[in-house]
Amino acid sequence: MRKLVAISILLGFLCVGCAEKNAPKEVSLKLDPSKVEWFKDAKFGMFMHWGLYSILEGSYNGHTMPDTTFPQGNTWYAEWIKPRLEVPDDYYNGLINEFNPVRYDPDSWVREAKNAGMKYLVITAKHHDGFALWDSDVSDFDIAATPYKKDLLAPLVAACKKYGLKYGFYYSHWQDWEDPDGAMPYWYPWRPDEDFEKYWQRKSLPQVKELIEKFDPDLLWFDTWDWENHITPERRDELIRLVRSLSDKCLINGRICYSNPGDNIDFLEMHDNAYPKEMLDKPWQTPATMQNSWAYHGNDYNWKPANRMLRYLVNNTSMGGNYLLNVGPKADGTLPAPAVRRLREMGAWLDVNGEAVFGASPTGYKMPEGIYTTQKENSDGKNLYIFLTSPVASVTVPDVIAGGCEVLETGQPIDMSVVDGETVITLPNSIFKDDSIVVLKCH
Ligand code: JFZ
Repeated sequence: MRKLVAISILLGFLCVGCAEKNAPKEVSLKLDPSKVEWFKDAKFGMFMHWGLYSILEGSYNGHTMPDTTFPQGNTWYAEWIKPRLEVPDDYYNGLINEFNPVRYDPDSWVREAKNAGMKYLVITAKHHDGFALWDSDVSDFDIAATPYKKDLLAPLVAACKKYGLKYGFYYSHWQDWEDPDGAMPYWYPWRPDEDFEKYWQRKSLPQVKELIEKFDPDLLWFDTWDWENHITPERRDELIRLVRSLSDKCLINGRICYSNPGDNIDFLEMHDNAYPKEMLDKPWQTPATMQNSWAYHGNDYNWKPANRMLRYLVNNTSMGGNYLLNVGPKADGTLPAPAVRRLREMGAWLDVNGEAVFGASPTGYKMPEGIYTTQKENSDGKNLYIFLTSPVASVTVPDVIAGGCEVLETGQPIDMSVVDGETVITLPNSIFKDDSIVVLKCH
């Protein structure tokens, strides 16, 4: 006891000025805009949906998603299997005893992302089912309770750091189907707001705090939709304030409150697979699927070709937005072969054409359908890049191109002439050899 008193006195002594330091600081809801620059330059990121649902691969008890024999079964999204195919709570939550990703190799995941040209990675730390991929102090519905036991996020974060990728976490801050007070799908009976407040204070905010303190993410990906009511502007700001008070770099996406994101989020999040045709007044990104489903779905054969996905990437780049392309790992930790082939094909195209994408900005030129432009200042001066997604005989740029144009990949010179302040570029059909996008570099 005497020792304790002595220690307290000593601590009190050492702590002159502590009171001041510990006093709640006024936290600005706005992040320093310079912290968003990396995101604007990055253009291309990897999204990953991985969790207990990955075990089921979109099917349960002889039914495969989408399955309209269930009232709400009309979706491919395999991470939604529990409510959509009415998997009983006990069965679904019991998957925790089966989740054992013994082939998980985060280094190989991040290498695939890096080789694809991706600059950041966002994984579902917790999706709507409530299951945490890390060893959470807040909830026992987490990886520590599986046969695998080991935290999945720390080694992934380490791999991202090793390969120079930024990283972030999807966190389902309102839907939580395991927690008795979490929000449920919209067709379930509405839970009273006091109950949701319990979930909010007991699990949602503390887990966000935990994620930041344990892993120091570069961004947090929150998720709400148009008709969402739980995330009031007050709760939205409470969450933003929490993130800002713990991190001076962590970006926050607009889906923290989709219908009313306010002025303090760092970038807008489009609807799933939605590609705007105009510029927006904030940085933005499109979350996109490779299959129809986000989580790996073993019977979803709707894999998009790499060339189509590159067109989405180029569309977004030319409008100042990013492309967050999803891969759904299998429950054992491996990546599906069709996903890997597509990542490598996109990476091969970006290896020779990435100069026109990464760090580039929109030009503001109005171009015909299927033709996109970006601009960038390089060591070789200011360049204009023109993406041709299908064969055309000529392109008119509403500006004077003083130097010349060439095909970026091969260096083949391309004819052009300046007439009345416009530049007309004449394209030989022979440059369109397959359906890959041809990029011109003009200066
Ligand atoms: C949400 C999640 O529900 C989904 O599982 C996935 O994680 C995706 C990235 O985000 O998806 C949405 C998005 C929009 C609507 C519904 C679910 N919507 O428009 O109703």
